[in-house]
Amino acid sequence: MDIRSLFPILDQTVYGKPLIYFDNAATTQKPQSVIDALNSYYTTLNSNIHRGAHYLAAKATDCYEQTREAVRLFINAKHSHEIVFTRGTTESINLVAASFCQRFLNNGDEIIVSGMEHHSNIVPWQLACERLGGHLRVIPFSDEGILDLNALENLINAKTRLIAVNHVSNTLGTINPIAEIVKIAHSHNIPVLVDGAQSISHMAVDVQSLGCDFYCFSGHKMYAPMGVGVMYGKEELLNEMPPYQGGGEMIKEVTFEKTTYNELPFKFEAGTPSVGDVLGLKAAIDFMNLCGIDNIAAHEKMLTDYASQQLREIEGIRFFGVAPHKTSVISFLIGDTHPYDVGTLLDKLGIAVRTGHHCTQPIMDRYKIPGTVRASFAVYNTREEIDLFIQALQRIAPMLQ
Ligand code: C6P
Repeated sequence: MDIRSLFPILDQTVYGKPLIYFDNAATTQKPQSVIDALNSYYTTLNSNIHRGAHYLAAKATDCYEQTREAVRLFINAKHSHEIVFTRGTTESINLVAASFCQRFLNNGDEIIVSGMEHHSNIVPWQLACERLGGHLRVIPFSDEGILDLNALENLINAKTRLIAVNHVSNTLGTINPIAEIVKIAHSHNIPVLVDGAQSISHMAVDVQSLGCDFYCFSGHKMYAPMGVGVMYGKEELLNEMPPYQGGGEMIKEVTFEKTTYNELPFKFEAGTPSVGDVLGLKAAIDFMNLCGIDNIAAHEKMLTDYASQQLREIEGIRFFGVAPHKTSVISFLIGDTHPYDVGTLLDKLGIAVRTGHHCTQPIMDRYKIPGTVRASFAVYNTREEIDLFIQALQRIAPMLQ
């Protein structure tokens, strides 16, 4: 299968050069089938769901609920009502931080996060702690980018209410040992939230075998449209948690005296959702299933190993994140050059990378650097693109040192 040809956006030139898109950790491009699903929704199906008695509303509702089931299968959740649609990882984590903490966090209690979290898995917990009188504790990591699980054991105490960690770091690429973290946490009866933004398109995710209590991810990082994401949560916990937002769909009965809430998952889906984007997510899951997640992972590993080996030849290269278990994210600096300068010159050669702190300022503080250049690969990238990237860096490096 010629996967690349399924992505129309890749077939273009920028500044007269063929586009090389290595910013996949920020967002992936969309295959034609996903674009077609959106188009088809708005040309044949658009209507509000779960409330209309007419043909279009019933059909759109069916498709929406079929996507929920497709997500359930994709991450092997036990029940489809454990799948809540959100706008993305950020909203999913905010939902849990607001609702879980409202129910379970008391004055003086603690939430543990890791030192390699995206701001989306730090700030929502800080907001909840500020509101309810809690404190944030932080798991440190080594120079290679590996979490210190002994330190985690020492951080846990009677006041710990939840542990929130990413499955994969968007800056370091480290794959964190979630099953092990869950085992430690559960031995103290502490639930675990996993930020899956950077894992969901790179490896098979089985929430039951990981054992985690919450798993959050964004559609747009897995070939789906922007504007849709998922919050998976275990039924028992979701049932105990209060609604996150109030509005239509999340209620059973409303009176001015008292409102009762809908059952899962609708209790957490207030208002009209982004139905077209949800249907696009179904097309993206179909695309990933067609490729096969193991084939995707093997292709990306080949690209990452190849690029790392070539990059080592560049004088002054410094890598950030060299854990043995990594996804297809490579963060680096060339000597003391500013990442932004490298990124700008690469851009002029048609190569899109991300530069800066990648919404992980604590990681930059840890290494005492202003930011990194980050190349991140997806299923449609090729070795030929990596060759051009290396040639470009070889031209750029002497200009900047
Ligand atoms: N990281 C990156 O370039 P949203 O924006 O809600 O889809 O995802 C937020 C998010 C949460 N956790 C992790 C680990 C992430 O990587 C991201 C998004 C992008 O690295 C944009 S900053």
